Amino acid sequence: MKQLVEELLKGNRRAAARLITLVENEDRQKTELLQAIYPHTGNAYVVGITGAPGAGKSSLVDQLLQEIRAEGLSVGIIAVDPTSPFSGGAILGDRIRMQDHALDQEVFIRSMGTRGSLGGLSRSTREAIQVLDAFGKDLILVETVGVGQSEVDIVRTADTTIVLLTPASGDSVQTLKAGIMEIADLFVINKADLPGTERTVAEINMMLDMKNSASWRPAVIPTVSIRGEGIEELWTALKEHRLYLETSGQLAEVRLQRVRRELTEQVEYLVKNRVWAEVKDKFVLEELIEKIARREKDPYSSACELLDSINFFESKS
Ligand SMILES: Nc1nc2c(ncn2[C@@H]2O[C@H](COP(=O)(O)OP(=O)(O)OP(=O)(O)O)[C@@H](O)[C@H]2O)c(=O)[nH]1
Ligand SMILES: [Mg+2]
Repeated sequence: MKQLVEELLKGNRRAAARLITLVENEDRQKTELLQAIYPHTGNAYVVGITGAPGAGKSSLVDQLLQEIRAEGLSVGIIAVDPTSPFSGGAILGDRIRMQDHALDQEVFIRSMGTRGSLGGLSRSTREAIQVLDAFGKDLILVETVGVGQSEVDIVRTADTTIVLLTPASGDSVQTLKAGIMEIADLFVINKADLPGTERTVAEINMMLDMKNSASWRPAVIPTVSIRGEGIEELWTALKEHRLYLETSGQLAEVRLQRVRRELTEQVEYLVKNRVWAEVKDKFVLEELIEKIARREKDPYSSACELLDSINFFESKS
């Protein structure tokens, strides 16, 4: 196990892939692994890209890779699809041409689906990011299919979040979930070769006008990712946002919040696991549930009784 982490730090790709699989599968040694990795993290810059299925996220990432590699930065790519059961080495979907980069040693690509993500997809994504961070990747791109709350959770791990829309979904701006609008640092209108692009750009700008004037106003960038148009502009905007976060002190602030959340989550995770493991041993849960359903007991005192049964409150007195 220690050897695996050492291999990772040395830049062994297979070690990276294996470690991600281990954390995904909630391996028993997972916590130990993440502990060993943690001191080597904190150097990567994380960019989240979210958008509807088929909006062109992978095509965009593929194009962006060329800009990033041209500057000599190493890249980790995690493609997260909450609708797919598949995880593993290959990128999700076959449409993607990222395979061109597969031989590039400085590019590491990994897809994640729901199977194997026993601890929850956003949690495994966060942990995979840590692995790639320790692996030494300068930049980590997380591509998420925007289908629900999960992508909001996933992109909360990103330093910069790109929300990708297409003009084709003419009503997309109205139907966008509030949460998604809030997390966007940059908007990309991909498939700008299709009609309706100008209207979509205008609608988003109008929406941004109405929003309270935050100190960062997201740029709205039309792209045609299959032809590489607008990619340079996007890469410039990304770097601007990063610079903004760094110089305003917000990056440090946001990362502190993230650590706060992670610590809280980890405590809750441990408590929950421990409590349920013990309660299940000592209590006939189903019987209790039926009693509550028959109104012979109530859920409030029953919860306390459950915790009492494992002496949960004892340390307090
Ligand atoms: N016309 C046009 N088609 C595009 C553009 N970008 C991507 N596409 C096409 O849109 C389809 C989906 O592209 P992907 O890059 O796989 O989209 P995605 O968002 O990664 O898709 P999922 O990962 O399945 O959600 C492909 O057929 C692309 O060729 C574009 O700028 N213009
Ligand atoms: Mg994709």
